Amino acid sequence: MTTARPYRVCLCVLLVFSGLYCAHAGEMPKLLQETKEQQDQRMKWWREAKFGMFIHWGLYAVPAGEWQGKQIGGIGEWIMNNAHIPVAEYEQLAAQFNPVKFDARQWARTIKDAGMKYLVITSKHHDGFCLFDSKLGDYNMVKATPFKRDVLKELAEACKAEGVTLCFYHSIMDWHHPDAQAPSFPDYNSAKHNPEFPRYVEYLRGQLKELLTNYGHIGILWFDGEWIGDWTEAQGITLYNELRALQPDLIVNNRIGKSRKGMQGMSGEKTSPGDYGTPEQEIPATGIPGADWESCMTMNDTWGYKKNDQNWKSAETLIRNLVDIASKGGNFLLNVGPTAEGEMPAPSVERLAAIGKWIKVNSESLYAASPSPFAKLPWGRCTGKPGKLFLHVFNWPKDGKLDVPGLSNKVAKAYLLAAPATVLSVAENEGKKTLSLPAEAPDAVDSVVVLEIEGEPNVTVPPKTPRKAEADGSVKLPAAEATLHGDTIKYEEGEGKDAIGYWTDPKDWVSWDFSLDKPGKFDIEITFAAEKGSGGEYTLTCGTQELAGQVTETGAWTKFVTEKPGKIELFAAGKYTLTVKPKNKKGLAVMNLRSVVLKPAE
Ligand code: FHN
Repeated sequence: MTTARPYRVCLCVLLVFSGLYCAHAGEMPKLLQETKEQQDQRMKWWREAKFGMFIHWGLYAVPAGEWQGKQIGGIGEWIMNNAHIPVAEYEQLAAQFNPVKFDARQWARTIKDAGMKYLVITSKHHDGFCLFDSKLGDYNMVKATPFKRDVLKELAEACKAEGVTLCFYHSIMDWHHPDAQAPSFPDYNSAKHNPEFPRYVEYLRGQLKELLTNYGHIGILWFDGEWIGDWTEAQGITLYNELRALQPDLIVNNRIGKSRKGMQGMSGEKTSPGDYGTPEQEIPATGIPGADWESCMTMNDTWGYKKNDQNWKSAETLIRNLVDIASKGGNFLLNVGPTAEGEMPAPSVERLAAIGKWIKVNSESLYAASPSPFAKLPWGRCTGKPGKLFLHVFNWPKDGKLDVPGLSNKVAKAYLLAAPATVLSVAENEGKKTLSLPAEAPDAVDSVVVLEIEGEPNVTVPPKTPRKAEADGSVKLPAAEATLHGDTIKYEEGEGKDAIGYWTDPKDWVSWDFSLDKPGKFDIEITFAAEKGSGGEYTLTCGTQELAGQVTETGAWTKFVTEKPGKIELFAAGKYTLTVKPKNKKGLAVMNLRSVVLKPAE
């Protein structure tokens, strides 16, 4: 099926109106501005929603990660690029795409029952195939497949009926369109420029206009693939302004522009297009203070369906990620990759049901909740509402005593959110509140304790008491007590981690403060894990001492080994700071660091 002709015929009409994209080449157009009140009003539903579903669905679900009998590496929706499939060959998948089990109302109900308030679905991913009935070409669900139905139209009706806000993911990068990246074959993701790109932009604008005109109220346009060489910040600004004119309340993510820095502060002039930041497959260690942001993540390792990807995150991890993100002021966009038959994979549905069950009991601590006033809580997280703090206890204390450090507000009442009649006693001592908890945690994953307080939360960060040496003279420095320096590393506690992970940036580093009551020589023992192909060199410093170390792969991020990079001598009693700084990184990340121990040398 060659589809170039329909693109061109329609585009001649569009070109007449396309001056604004070409007339002022080189000038930066003026970005639409709004008052803080207008922005707050427009973002309100989204900020309160906290949790949405991402759906990556398209022709890539047909091969499902396999091509010509071979497993293709990488994320499923990239198979056209990763398997170097020519356009004419990939197009033939459309004739096989017949999702007879697709049931929009069932999807919308699953989304709602999971506690998700919005759905972002791929109207078009990088492969250029459209899930909707576009008049600008026939490479879509209605004209090119035996299914012949506009699934976005059906989802628009179903989402409206279930009270789920419908949103679209739309890729700027397009591997099928002759005026975009198709000619770059076999590397569709190359930085090559297409001289006809301005004509593709008109096609892009036209389809976005269809999406914002024919499917009712749309909550978000979620752009992606903006990194291509032909797309510019100026085009992003122009498009942002145009889309907001079409639906003034529309929210647009930061990937419409080039800098992905569109995590605008809550006030002040916007400089780049986009209303919120989009960290992907990670939770920023301290959130993104002063900005709206949303972490998007997969449930396994792929966005588009791959039949052999069974590496599913547990419901515990997903619930704790949701709470961690909310406690840092962000939204969680959790992905489902439906099959070519139109079904959500059973492992996804099971996890969504578990998340929904937790939210059903604890929704007051999630929706419209504000971020934590605490820097870090060793046992869990915190969210808040006026007059209330919600303590999310992941690790239920065995002795029944829960310390809340640094909170100076008076606690009028404390109780379990799951059982409000269970009132808890609160003792004050040494600048912290200690709650007495029942022996059994109401929820093994996250039990919420409510503190009713007077006034705004007033938390003083207690000075870090440096670690002291153990009775045997050793000094144990655990990941949970490290000071993290950098934007990406973070302490991960679930799934057997208990380590500092996401060490994808070798400029990030960690430190511990500790005190010695006598000098001495110490063997250093460092415990880390690194998946195949990852690792790097690091420098460990303490006092005047410096050691060089090497992280060799251990085979998995949770397969920890302890190595001894050498000895150090600390010549006096007193306070010390030990640092671990990478010199370089191999592969995905430097390491997952569990601990450093100073063992008195024999
Ligand atoms: O290349 C895409 C990828 O396929 C997927 O859509 C993710 C989801 O955010 N975004 C891009 C990678 O950053």
